Amino acid sequence: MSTQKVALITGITGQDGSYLAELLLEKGYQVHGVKRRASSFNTQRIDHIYQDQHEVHVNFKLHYGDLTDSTNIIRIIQEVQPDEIYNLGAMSHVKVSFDSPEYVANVDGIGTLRILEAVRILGLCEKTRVYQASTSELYGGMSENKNEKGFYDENSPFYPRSPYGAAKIYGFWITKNYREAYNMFACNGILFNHESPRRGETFVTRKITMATAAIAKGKQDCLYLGNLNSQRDWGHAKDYVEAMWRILQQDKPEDYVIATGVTTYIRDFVIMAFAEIGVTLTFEGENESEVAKVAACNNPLYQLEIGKVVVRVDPEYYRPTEVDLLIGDPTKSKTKLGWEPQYDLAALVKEMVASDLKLF
Ligand code: NDP
Ligand code: GDR
Repeated sequence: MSTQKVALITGITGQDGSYLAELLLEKGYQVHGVKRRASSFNTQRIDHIYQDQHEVHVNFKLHYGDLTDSTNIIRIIQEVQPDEIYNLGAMSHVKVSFDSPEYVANVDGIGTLRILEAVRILGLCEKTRVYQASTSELYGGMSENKNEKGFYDENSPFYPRSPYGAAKIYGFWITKNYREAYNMFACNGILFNHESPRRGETFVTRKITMATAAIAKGKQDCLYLGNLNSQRDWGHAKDYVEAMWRILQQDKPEDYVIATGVTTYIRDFVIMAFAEIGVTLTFEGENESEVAKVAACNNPLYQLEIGKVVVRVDPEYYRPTEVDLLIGDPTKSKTKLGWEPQYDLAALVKEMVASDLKLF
């Protein structure tokens, strides 16, 4: 009998799915992924690991599917008989969730139930371990809910502030419930924001690094952003998928916070990104009238005029309810999982800007 472990990843075409697939292939897993049918290609992040299905030993296989369709979730899990399922599939954009609240509830909330219920119906509770992609959005940034050290940890109360957060809280609790009710090895990773050169282009970090590169190369004039006053605990997606894997290798199923423990204003991320191209910015004005101007440009490659406005605030990007501040306490994951992030924010920003400069 083969001892090769088999993993199934939903959301394999996304940022985390692609890094996790690479990690599991390196570890010798057979990796199966669920991808949605789209009218245009959506596999750019995983094309480099695709294997010709006619080869003898194929360790990477994609299945068409959707988290809104129980029949296909059951069929794929039955066919794959996975040792581990990583449920990363989601409509993951917080602002967009206000526009599609019912859809996000179906995919991010009930989609999680569909996975767990499929495992139960198929009699795989003892064999299959399930990782659920929970999120720091569950905390909602309520300052009174931080621990005595000023962080959110595994015991901090939840208060979601978006349809996305509300859907994910169902995913969190149903995962915990299936663990307790059916003795399943089902765990939540409560991950704080994590980014990379593969981050979706409408999330704030990637939007900033892409615009920085485009402005440097004269392809864009100005970057429009929403709330510059929120703060996020940003890590690198590569480090965070390592934590997901570690969570499923423990003796006991538990929930873990994965974070760096450092928080940064959106405005400061902008400053760091422009510093990578040798540009110093000054911010002026308040709220909707706030702008960032070029104060100095030390890179002869990019001739940006001093005083030029390169960032403006557009209230269109504000959210009906905002999560003002997130900062996570990674003590449990460091102690129990032995997890230690390899990247700090400066290294992350450097990598993202360098990658986006190559794009233009
Ligand atoms: P992405 O948005 O990059 O990827 C989401 C993935 O889910 C894509 O593969 C997408 O497919 C897929 N998907 C969307 N809708 C469906 C559906 N109806 N059925 C099946 N698959 C679907 O997200 P990330 O990689 O950044 O995040 C991975 C997970 O972790 C998500 O669940 C997210 O909510 C959660 N999370 C992310 C954090 C972060 O900072 N990145 C922090 C905490 C939690 P397609 O490519 O076709 O759109
Ligand atoms: P977030 O990430 O909502 O934290 O969710 P995002 O990068 O979208 O926003 C972070 C903060 O930046 C502010 N912001 C803007 N955001 C976007 N997208 N675009 C803008 O122009 C802009 N200007 C300012 C936002 O208001 C917010 O405060 C991410 C997702 O990956 C979720 O799936 C995940 O669960 C959480 O992180 C943890």
